[in-house]
Amino acid sequence: MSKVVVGVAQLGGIQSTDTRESVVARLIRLLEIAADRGSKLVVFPELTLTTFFPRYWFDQLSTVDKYFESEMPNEQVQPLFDRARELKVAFVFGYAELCPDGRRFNTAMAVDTDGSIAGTYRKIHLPGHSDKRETHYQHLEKRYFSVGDKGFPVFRVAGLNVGLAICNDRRWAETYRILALNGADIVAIGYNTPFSAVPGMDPEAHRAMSEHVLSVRAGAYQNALWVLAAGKSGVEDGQRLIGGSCVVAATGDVVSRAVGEGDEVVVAEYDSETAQQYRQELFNFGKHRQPHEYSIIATQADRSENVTHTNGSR
Ligand code: CDT
Repeated sequence: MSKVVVGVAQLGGIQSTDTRESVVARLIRLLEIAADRGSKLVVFPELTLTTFFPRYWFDQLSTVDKYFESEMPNEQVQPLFDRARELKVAFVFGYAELCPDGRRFNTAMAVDTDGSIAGTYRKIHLPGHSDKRETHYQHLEKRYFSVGDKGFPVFRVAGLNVGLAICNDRRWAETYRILALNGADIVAIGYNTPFSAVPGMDPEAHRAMSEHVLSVRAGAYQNALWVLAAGKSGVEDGQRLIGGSCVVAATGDVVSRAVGEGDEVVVAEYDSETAQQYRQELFNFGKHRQPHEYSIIATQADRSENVTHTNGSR
């Protein structure tokens, strides 16, 4: 049995004019609040260090390099690593990663309580588009990032099995199931979700929040694991992002949730027993899963004409 206090650190908007140093100072403050409340693990949002730059079109790809980190920890981020090590708090945070070979990824890193890097995840479900749209805010992740190449990894930090996912990944059932099969007890997710998220869709205002909460609750429940979801929120460069950063138990219940749209820490006591009943009975994967019937999931991306009609034709 393990009981550990865990936290999510929601960030109010980060403006294009904000420096890395000023953002890192905010992160350290949130880390200290979480540590003060007993947290051993803190999750920060996707692209924690900068504004969500994929909302902008840049003609030259090299222009976006200023939003990317070519090493980690670098000089600006080192104070966060140092403070976390002093406080003995593990953390997960997102950043734009520029590799020596020029590839760019939307990345999350897990850092253990001693300041050592446990590993990274590179976002697999990249939403949005790669072409230029005539709208003020766009969603150009497919232009600025490559699809992640590290699978869905689970790292041991703060004595916990923590799987990593990033933003849009939380809407896909495959993410949680693979992380669960990889041994995750907790899934750490950072996100940046605008109220009007999908170009071409104009949902009612409440839907972005409702879909976010639905996704993390369903992922937690159906896989008997906890979800720590940390978002950026409030107005960022004029675009409003949803908050709703939360801790979700393996029952699918939201046990703790941010109430505001600014910098805010939410903590809860993770209890491994919450998952045990589900893992022994209803969601006992070993007893009940039938992987031989699931091959289509790994071999087919889209809907196809697989419906068998009553006359036997397809
Ligand atoms: N950052 C990110 O993945 N955001 C998406 C919304 C945009 S969809 C074009 C999300 O799933 O929240």
